[in-house]
Amino acid sequence: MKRRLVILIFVALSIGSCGYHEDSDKQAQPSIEDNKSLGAFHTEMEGCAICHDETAEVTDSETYENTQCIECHGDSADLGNPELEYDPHTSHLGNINCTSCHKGHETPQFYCNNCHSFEHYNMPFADAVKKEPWDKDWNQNAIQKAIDAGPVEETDVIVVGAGSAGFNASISAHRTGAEVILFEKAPFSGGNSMLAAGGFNAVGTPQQKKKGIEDSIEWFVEDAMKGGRYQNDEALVQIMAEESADGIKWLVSLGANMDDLKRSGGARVERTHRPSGGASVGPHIIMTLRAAAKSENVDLRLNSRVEKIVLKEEDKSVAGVVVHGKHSGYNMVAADSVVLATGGYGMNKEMIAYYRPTFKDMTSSNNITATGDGIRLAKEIGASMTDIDWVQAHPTIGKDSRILISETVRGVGAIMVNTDGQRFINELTTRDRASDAILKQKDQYAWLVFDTQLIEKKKMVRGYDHLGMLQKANTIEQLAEITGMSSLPETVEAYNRFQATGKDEAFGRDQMPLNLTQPPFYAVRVAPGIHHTMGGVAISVESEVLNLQSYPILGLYAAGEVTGGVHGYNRLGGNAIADTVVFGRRAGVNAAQFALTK
Ligand code: MEZ
Repeated sequence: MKRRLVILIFVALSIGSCGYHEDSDKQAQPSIEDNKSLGAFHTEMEGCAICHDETAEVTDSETYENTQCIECHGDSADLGNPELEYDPHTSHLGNINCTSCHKGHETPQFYCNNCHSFEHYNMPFADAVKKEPWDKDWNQNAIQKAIDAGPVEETDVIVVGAGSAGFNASISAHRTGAEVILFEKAPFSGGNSMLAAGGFNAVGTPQQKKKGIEDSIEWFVEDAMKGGRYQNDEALVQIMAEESADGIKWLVSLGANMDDLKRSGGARVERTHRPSGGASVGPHIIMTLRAAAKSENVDLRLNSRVEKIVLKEEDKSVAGVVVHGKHSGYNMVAADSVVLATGGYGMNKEMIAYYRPTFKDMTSSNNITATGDGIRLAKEIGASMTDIDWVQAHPTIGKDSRILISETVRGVGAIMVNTDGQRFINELTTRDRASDAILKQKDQYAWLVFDTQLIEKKKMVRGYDHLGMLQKANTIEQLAEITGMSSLPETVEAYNRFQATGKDEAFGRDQMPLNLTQPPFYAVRVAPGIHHTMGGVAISVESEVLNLQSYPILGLYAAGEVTGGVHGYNRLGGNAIADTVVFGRRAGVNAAQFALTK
C-alpha cells in the first residue's frame, strides 16, 4: 500500500487574518469589526480560535470548524425543532456540515432552497457579504500548473462523487485493501441518490420470499430491456439483475432497512425494496452509507471538485487527478485507479439543450450537483459515450417545482387525470409513455388524485402536504370544484367500480390497491421534468471505462448515472439505486485490485 507523499499546501484561509483572504477581492471581504458575519460575531467572543484551529490550516471539508459548531450548539438532531414535522435541521439531508448553510464569512444559504422554496425565518447574518462561489470557474491555467507541479499526495484509489455509487465504490475498494480518497464537490455527501424516493429493484431476496413473490433474473432483465426499448446493453442488465439480491444483503449488512416491497412502473412483480414505514429510500441509504464510510475510515473530502483526470505519458493509464479544493486550491493527487461516480447531467442546462433540445425548458428533480462533470472529465481523455442524448422525463414532478412526486404514489393507489378530471393512461405505464401522454393533454399537466387511505400508507405524501402542494376537500365534488376538474366525480365513480372488480376497463391498469372512498380527498398538480440521464460513459461489465476503440482506459472505472448502457432509452423506477449499488461495488473492487497489483 502506498503512503501519503507530500503535505498539502493550503492557500486559502490565513490564520493571522482569521480566515479572511488578504489578496484578491479585498473589498468583498468582511473586516473583523464588521459584526454582520457569523465569523466576525464569534471573533468578538474569543478571537479566531473559537472556530478555527490556530495551529492548522482550514481543510476543504471544514471538519474542525464544524466540530466547533457542534460542540457549542449541538448537532442537527439536537437543533431539530420537535414542533415542526419538517425543519431544516432534520430534513432528508441528514447530519451534514453546519457550514453547508451557515457560512463563516459570507452570506448564509439555505441549501434546501436549491430544490424547495421555503419561506424560512431569516437565517442569522443574512446580510453578510455575498461572495462568488469558490467553484464558479474551471481554471485551465491553474489545472495545468498543478499538473506541472506534480502530485502533492498519493493514494491507491480515488473515487469522484459521494452519492450511492461513490460510497459503494469507496467502501468496497477499502475492504479490498486499498487506500481510498473520496472527493465530493458539494459541502455534503449524497448526490442525486439522496433524493431518490422510490427504492431498489432486486430479485431473489429474502424480502420477496417472505411475501411469497415469484420473480426471476430473467424477468428482471426482460422488464429492464423492455422499459429501455431494447437499447440497453444486455450484459450490463444481466449483471445488475444477478447481483441485485447481494446488493440488498450488503446494504442491510451496513445497517439499512430494505423490508418494504412495492411494484414500480414497468416491473411485472413487486421487486422495489425500500425502508419499512414508507420513508424515502435515498436519504435512508445515504445516511447508512455515510455512517459505514466513516466507520471504515474512508477519507471523504468535501468541497473538493475533481477537474481533470491525468494520464501517464507512457501507456495512457491513469496517473491521478487534479482536484480543486475550496481552501486548498488546485492540486494533483496521484492514484493508479480512479472511479467516476459523479452522476448525470440533469441539472446542466447547456448539456440538456445540446443533447435533448426539446427538454431545455423543463424543470428537473435532480440535485444541483448533477452537472455532468464526469462526462466532461472522461470525454476529455478519450472515453467513449453511449446513448448520451437519452434523457428521461419523470411524469410527476410537482408542477412549477423541483419536487418529485414519487411514482410510488401511483403504485400505492393514486389515479392520474387531466385538467378536466379524466383519466388518460394506465397510471403504471413506463415513465416515457406517461410523460408523453401528459404533454399531449391540453394544458400539458395532470393531477394525481387520492384519498386519506393513501396518506396513511405513504409517509412521504405528508411531506408534500407540508410543502403546500396538496389541494384537499371533504368530497370528490368539492375537490372537483376547487381544482376545476369537472369530470372528476364520474371518473372516480368508474375507477372505484373497476377497483372493486379488479378489472380496469378503461386503461387495463392491473394493480389497483386502493379505492378512492375515504375523505379527505387530495389532488396534486404534476408535470414532466428531467429526472435521469440514461446516457454517459461507456463501461464494460467490470465497470472499466472504454475508449473510442472499446478498450478499457487502464485504471479508469465508472458507476451509476455517469455511465450509459444500463438503462437503454428509458430507466425503470427502482433501477437507479440497483445500478449504483451493483456497479458501485464492482467498480470499487476492480479499481482496488488494479491499483494493488500494479
Ligand atoms: O427510481 C426512481 O427514479 C423512482 C422510483 C422514482 C420515483 O418516482 O419514486
